[in-house]
Amino acid sequence: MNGIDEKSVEQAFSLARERYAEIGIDVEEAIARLGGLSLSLPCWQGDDGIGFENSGAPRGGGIMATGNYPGRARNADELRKDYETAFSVIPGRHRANLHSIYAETSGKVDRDRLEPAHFARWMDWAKERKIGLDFNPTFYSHPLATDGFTLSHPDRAVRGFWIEHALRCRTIGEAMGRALSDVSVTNIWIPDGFKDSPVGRAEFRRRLAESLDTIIAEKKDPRFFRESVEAKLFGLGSESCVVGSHEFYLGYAQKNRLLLCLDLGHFHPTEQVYDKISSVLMFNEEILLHVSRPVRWDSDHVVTMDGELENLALEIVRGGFGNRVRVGLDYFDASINRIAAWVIGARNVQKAFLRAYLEPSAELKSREERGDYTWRLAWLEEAKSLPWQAVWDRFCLQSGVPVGVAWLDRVRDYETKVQAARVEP
Ligand code: RNT
Ligand code: ZN
Repeated sequence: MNGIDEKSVEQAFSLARERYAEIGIDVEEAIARLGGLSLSLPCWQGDDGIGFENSGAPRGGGIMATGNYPGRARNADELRKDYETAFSVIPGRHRANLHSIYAETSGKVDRDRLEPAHFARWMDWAKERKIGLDFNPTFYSHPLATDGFTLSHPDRAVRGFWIEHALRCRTIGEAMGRALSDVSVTNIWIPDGFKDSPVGRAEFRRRLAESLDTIIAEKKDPRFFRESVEAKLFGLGSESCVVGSHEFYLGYAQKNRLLLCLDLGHFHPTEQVYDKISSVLMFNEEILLHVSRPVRWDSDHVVTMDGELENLALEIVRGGFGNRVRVGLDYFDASINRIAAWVIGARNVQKAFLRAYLEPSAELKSREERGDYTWRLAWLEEAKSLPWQAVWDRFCLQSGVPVGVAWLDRVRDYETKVQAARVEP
């Protein structure tokens, strides 16, 4: 399985290069573009979304990892080591997406008291390893979120607590960007919603808008900081109405020039997120993607090479939207090795983008403009079986990461030596 030697990778690559050159595609250019694609990997995949608060508060927010594969990271050092193992087999330079509950505090520090210093070790680590950081306030798994409402809560004091939390998280997000001389995105997702049909949707939405207005009032340095808002269709316990719906945040993000976060699991099952990109980008400057895989519902399965992923990458590349779409992954699967889950999802997203970079899009568009849909369909189908995989292997080789599924050996080795020794506290 792992006998892929350098010579055969080069041979296959050179044949692929010729094949693509025949249709006017420069494989080296595609590789260079792929090298510049930076993915934000969710820290919550590494520990089942638990975090390090140890507060004993019930888990909540309607999101939960399922499975009991041994070896989840129990503290920040373990999580960082796990990340390093994942990054060592994913070609390119990527990012870690942190939630506020992954702060390192000595003793209890509640969420309305968090400061950049509580993420100093994360920042030092990221700087040393040239990893980008993104950030998220955490509006769930907390005593003040047990009734399912935060920023839209009827009680002013509860809202005030969550507003303060969000304000502090913006400061932390900006500090991360500054520390790394990079733009860090802070994403707001709240669970607020109703199990059964409410009569006061408008009141809750008005309060959410008011809270957000207070949160975003202070301008942050755009060289280091952007913020996004993430809608949801429904969740466990919020089946009938989600306060922060798609329409709510689409409008809010446009009005306030924030990024809109589109999570692939947060729409009707027959809705296709890729189709939204060119519409949203007509009026929003940037999008944050949460690439996930909903199976029947927002189940947050590991991202596979399915049609939605393929179309998502194609849509971004065809539209020339690469520099206006930030790509984050969002899933948490505890039924397989958690590091492998990161790697499989990330490498799949990269493969989908590579295939998109290798598409003869210009010619396809020009034929389409002329109404030659026959040529379009013939070539769209042909492109699927062009030798993109030889280009992918070469990208892995030149990036110094294992070619093919040989990466799993490294993860298995780490699992045996490190993860297997972890027992739940
Ligand atoms: C939940 C949202 C949100 C979370 C993370 C943990 O439905 O998708 O993005 O998954 O913030
Ligand atoms: Zn999400």
